[in-house]
Amino acid sequence: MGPRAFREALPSLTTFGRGIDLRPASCIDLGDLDLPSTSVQRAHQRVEEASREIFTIGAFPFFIGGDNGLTGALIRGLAAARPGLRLGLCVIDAHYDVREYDDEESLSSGTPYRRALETGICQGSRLTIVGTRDFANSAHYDRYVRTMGVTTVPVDEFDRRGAREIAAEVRRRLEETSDALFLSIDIDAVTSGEAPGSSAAAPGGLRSREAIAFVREFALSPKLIGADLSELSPPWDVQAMTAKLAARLFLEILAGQLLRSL
Ligand SMILES: [Mn+2]
Repeated sequence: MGPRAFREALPSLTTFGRGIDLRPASCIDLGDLDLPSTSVQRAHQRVEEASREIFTIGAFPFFIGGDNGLTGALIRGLAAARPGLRLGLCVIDAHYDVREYDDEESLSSGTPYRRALETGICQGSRLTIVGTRDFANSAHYDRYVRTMGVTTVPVDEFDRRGAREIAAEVRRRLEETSDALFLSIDIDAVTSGEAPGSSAAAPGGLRSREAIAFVREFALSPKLIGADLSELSPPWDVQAMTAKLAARLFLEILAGQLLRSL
């Protein structure tokens, strides 16, 4: 339902913004993946294969979910398409998503970065999680991300500094140590009042304007090669506001791609 709501929200936005016309952007909707509902492992494999194909032909993908666990499959596909790539990962999420898991069938929205760190697809020093919240993560997993050298930017950092300044710093640091960057947005990082349409919506998160400004700045990176947005859950949404925010964040990434090539 997430991808459908995203597509339906797109026409509510125009192609013009801040002196940029998005119309020259070449963009193709590849449709939905037909995922088996009975096997997490096979669903992840299907997503991984699709991701590998897209990164192999050198296209810039924007994936829409769905379960944040699929982000793990997306970056595995990326790693398979680009062996030896030093991948920098910028994650916007209220949660660390580094839970332990038993096997391929128990991968969930809480595990994608655990898996990425354990398999070496991404090193902790090249993973930054932005918008994390107090009382939304456990001490156990907080110790884990610190041990792995992951950088976290708690949501209250946005009270002290502007979103663009924070994004520029995260971007600079990841660009210095990475060959390529991937931006992963879990929409639950945005506060529930402005993004109720996610399974883990809660107050005290990023404002939508902060998320937009952050993505606007980060998407200017010449090293950015793809992005995804997950946890969009239309049954929880109100007046499609979360789907519209997802559409807006997509346009910001598209704009960043166009602006950097000017
Ligand atoms: Mn998440």
